[in-house]
Amino acid sequence: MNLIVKTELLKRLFEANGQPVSGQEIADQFQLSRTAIWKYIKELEQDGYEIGTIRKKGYYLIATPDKVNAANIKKYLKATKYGQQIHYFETCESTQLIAHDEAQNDAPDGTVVISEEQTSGKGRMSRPWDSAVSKGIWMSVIVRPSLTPQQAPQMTLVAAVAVTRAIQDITGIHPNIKWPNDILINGKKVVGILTELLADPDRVKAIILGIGINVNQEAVNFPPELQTIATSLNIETGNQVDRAKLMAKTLEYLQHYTELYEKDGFTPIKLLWESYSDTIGKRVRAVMLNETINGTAIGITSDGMLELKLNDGSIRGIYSADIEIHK
Ligand code: BT5
Repeated sequence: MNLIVKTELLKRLFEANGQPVSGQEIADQFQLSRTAIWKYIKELEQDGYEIGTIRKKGYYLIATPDKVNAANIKKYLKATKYGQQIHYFETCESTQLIAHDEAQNDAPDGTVVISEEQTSGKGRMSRPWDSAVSKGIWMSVIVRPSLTPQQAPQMTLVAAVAVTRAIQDITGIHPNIKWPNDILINGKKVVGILTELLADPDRVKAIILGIGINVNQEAVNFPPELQTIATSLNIETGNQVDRAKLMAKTLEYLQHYTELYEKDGFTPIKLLWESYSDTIGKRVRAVMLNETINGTAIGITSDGMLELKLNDGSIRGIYSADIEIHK
């Protein structure tokens, strides 16, 4: 099957907005028979598109499958660079693994790897990330910003601001960011971000931003151990959310804020991040690999460290930790 014909057919069906599209015209354009076009329509139906026929007028689109494939995302995509290349999978172990290979193979800035399901989705320090089939956005974005390796960890905060804004635009909900990589609604985790780096000593070759967004799960879709700590946009709004639309918006903001960071430095990102943060001003416990400290979170530094004021009045900056916020 010729992918160009299939994509063109789908594009026309989308653009016609439910009105019929002439099979004959497309047949003429690609010098194919009408039977050949009919076979493409059957294939689209197998992919989950619902398509109707009106005699002598053509085909019209009734419903699109709830899939985060390239065709569905491109319907909404306004970003000019991010999401231009989309590698879509029905299932995979982890989009991070595929994105690493793609990044090594010179995938361009903004390339996206997205899967309906991950069988070994991962968080930081190889913790598991629960990735239920077609319920969330499980994606890795390969970005190649002009940053030094020291500036790379801040991309986690850039991504957190981008995802938070996208959720806010699409659902009207105001999520909070918990340093460094969690997005919470009503104290429960709705998004996790994993930032991995491909770098030479002095140059970032690529940053692989792994973004997991819980979108349409119901409580029962989470394993028991997550039911009290995780939530989804569906649980919080009572509505199903269009994953393709949210993903397109996320990519738009991700490109926007990455460019802002490259151009104007970390200050504007830091201000936005602090406005969404639920960590600043709170008493927190920071659990690190070798020690645990308690203190009050007073801000983030210009390079993305969280600053804690300890009980003895001293200030400690931390790069990486799990944070527990005292109520
Ligand atoms: C994270 O790690 O939060 C980063 C998660 C990144 C996932 C994306 S999905 C696309 C890409 N491909 C991948 O394989 N990964 C990335 P961390 O801060 O270490 O949090 C992990 C912890 O969150 C787990 O130990 C659980 O307690 C909890 N958790 C697991 N799955 C969850 C889910 N779906 N929703 C909320 N919390 C979850």
